[in-house]
Amino acid sequence: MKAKVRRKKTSIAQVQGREILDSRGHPTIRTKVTLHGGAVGIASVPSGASTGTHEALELRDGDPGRYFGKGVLKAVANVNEVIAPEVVGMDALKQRKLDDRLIELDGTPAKNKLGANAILSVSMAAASAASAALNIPLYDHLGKKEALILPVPLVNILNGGTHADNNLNIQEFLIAPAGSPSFEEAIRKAAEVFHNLKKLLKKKGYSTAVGDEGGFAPNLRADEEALDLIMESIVQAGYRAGDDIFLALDVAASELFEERMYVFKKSDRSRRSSDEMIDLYERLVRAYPIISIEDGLAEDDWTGWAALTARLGKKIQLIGDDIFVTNIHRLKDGIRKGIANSILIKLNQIGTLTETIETVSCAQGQGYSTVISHRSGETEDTFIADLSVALNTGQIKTGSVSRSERVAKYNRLLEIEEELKDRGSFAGKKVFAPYIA
Ligand code: 2PG
Ligand code: MG
Repeated sequence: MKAKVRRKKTSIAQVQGREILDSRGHPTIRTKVTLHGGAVGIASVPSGASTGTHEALELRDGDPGRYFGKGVLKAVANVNEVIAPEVVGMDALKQRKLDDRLIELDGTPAKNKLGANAILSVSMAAASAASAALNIPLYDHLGKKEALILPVPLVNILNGGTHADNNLNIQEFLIAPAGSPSFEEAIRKAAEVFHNLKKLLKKKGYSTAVGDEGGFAPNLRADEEALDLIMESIVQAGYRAGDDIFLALDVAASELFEERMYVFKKSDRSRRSSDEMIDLYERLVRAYPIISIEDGLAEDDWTGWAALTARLGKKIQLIGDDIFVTNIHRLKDGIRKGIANSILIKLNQIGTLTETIETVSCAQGQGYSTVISHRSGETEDTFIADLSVALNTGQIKTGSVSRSERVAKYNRLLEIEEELKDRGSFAGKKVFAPYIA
């Protein structure tokens, strides 16, 4: 008699990766995980432009005959031929075990062998499949029923840096509508400011075309003019800057760093030392209701970062993106050295869901705020919306209120807010409490 193999409904039956396009028209990977019980999870991996050097590896083919070398067929083959046979039969409910297996299969610290894009697509798709099998929303599955907080959106309404073909050196000018009773109201305020900004730009004869993250991307007289225009748009929309809506920046300063100086290469090529950059931020924080600055200094400028934190770390949120790259070891090092007070969280910087969650927990345990983030090259995948609620991070950064790959995440959060009803609450100004008088 043939031995009967008992398969759990939640064990993985099939893993199938494929090449798709991201929002910039570059290839990326999408993976479908099917469980024995029939549940399906699909996940797509995003891709950065201002990537940190310490991020896990994004495996690309390097074949100049396809997509200028950016194809991901090797990563897809790694999913279909290397990972799939190893994880079929594993329980999708046991995320940590699955992720450990993926990490082990690769065997390198930066996931150089299989590619973090290949690995992450399986890690995320398995989580989605598990939630489908349990017939519960992804946020509940990831948050183990403790998912309660709708995040404050950091909405990037003016794009510069490597995300736009204009003369702005600062990569992102964001608004944080924290002074709102709900996520729904917060996103409405953001959209109204966005449309007022459009009107204002038009009136001034500036371009209203958008950049990679859906914010406007005009050529302006200087980076500071962007802040003035945003302030005016907030007033025009009928809101109070510094109360209803706060300002935030992602300078992405690693992109400006050349021979130990910060070069404003998209405008006048003026050069600043770390200290002069900090002087500039102090001035800006005095002049505008800026509550948060991300990557004010470069990924390896640890001395500069320590000085920046010493000078501004009590006044505003200082988010480390390129310096921490969602890596728990780099974060712990930063905490020891008194660097930053907040961390940007991007799944594909580290490559598995479990490692991402561990980094968030570590930051939360140390009093660092956490901001779940998209990448500048995105897809319609809304996983990060659920993740932000699941981990109660209180903040999410997922672009402007235009371009569907950005708006998809906000729309998902609207849906989640409705589902959570009285169980959930909007993070609101509490997330900035340490910095509000
Ligand atoms: C950032 C991100 C997302 P990229 O620097 O925070 O906004 O950009 O994905 O290009 O690294
Ligand atoms: Mg950044």
